[in-house]
Amino acid sequence: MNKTFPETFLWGGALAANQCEGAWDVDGKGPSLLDHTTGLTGKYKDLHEMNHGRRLTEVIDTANNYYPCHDAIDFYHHYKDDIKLFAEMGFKALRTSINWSRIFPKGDEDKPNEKGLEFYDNVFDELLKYGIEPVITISHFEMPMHLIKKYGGWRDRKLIDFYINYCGVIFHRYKEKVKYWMTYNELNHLHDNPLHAGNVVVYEGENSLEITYQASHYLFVAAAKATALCHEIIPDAKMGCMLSLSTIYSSTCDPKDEFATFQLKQDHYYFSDVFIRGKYPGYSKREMEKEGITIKMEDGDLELIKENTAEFLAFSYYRSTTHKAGSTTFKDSGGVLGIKNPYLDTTAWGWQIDPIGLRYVLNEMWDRYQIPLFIVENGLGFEDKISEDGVIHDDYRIDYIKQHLLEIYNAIEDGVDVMGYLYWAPIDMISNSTGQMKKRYGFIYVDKHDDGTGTYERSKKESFEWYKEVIHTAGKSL
Ligand code: BGP
Repeated sequence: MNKTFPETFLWGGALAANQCEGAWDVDGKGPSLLDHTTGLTGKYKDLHEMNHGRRLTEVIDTANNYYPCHDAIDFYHHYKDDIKLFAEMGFKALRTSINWSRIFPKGDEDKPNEKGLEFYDNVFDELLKYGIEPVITISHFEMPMHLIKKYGGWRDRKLIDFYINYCGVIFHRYKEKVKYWMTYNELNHLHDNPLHAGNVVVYEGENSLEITYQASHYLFVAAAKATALCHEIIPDAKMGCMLSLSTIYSSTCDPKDEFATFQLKQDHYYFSDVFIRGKYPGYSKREMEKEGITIKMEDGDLELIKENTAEFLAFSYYRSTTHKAGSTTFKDSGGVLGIKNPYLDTTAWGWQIDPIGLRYVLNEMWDRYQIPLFIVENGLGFEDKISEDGVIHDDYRIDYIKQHLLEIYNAIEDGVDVMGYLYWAPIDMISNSTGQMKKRYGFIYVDKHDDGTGTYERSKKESFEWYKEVIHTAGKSL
């Protein structure tokens, strides 16, 4: 490329506490929902089925398999070395999350756990030592298990108080260290995946949509309160919302398919529309009316939502998907895969690789909201193999990132305000959907395997030096 990315562009990577930290019961941490799961397709599936009939406690009592998140890649004890490697690549920013159950082991107590607070102090200090900006997700699918068991998670309005109490503690504690915050991770999967994406328990026989719409209201009120509180405590901070955005194409040009696709998109934009525009959109009111759903609200809720909107839209982008009228594939696959697009290649996990889709989504979101956009997840999961020379030659990963970065650059030229690119994930860790180590994303290999064995030793893949050069040249080397 003969041009460079803007000077202020935040280059870096993204992690999530539950997928990297391990040390699940160390230094006073309580169990979190994700300490009881092993990925959407693994043991987690049992837990997920609780949504359709089984009681949560029953599932937990019978689930005594190996839990990958308990140890993960032990970032808890390796964070200094790992951050040193990120600094070597020239990171300007690192996204990670705070594990709520380290700060409040149960979630509804008044006093925080000092040891948990100290851990994040150390992590943030280490980042700042190298000039790396922490970008923090307040809850990345993580919630203390006690809140799930006792209150059913966000189905209970009391969660707003517990969340705000947690936010108040971390805003005060880290006000000098963290300026970029995000309320939740990928909340727009709430309807198709209530427990995992939204930490909402739905019991047998209940109308899932009714429960999740109600829960979304509590989540919106809590986000608005958190935004207000953040500005009060850290006036120079920015609070964003975070979505999972896969470009959705219609599989034919039949107007019926086009419109069904448009409506499916609205189902996802419902979340960002409320977060960013500060009001419930007409199409969600229409759907609720059709389903006979009325959201219970308190006086002042709507004003709060209106007055405290998100300042940037952060999102993950891995793939595009295709849809047609009457297709249930989308819902059946947890909102992920859709109909196969004949023009695109897929990863081994069926994710359709589509760099142009990223330019598309950037333009679409910019047109819709006109607020800065932040790519806080994009990457290629692959079952990497160590070559005879002892190195992983991940040219396929290099190619994936290169094609996506070139399209981001095109979007910037289109006039889109893009804050930065945080690659998911700079170091191998537990995959969220599979609960496995073998779906690796990193520039850094971790010797840890799905049966729990491994030395935790870190080593550089070929992509390490490549990404370093991209950052060093602000994209010119692409
Ligand atoms: C996003 C999640 C992440 C992450 C990523 C990759 O949906 O926010 O937590 O893991 O997807 O997915 P996976 O790990 O399933 O490959």
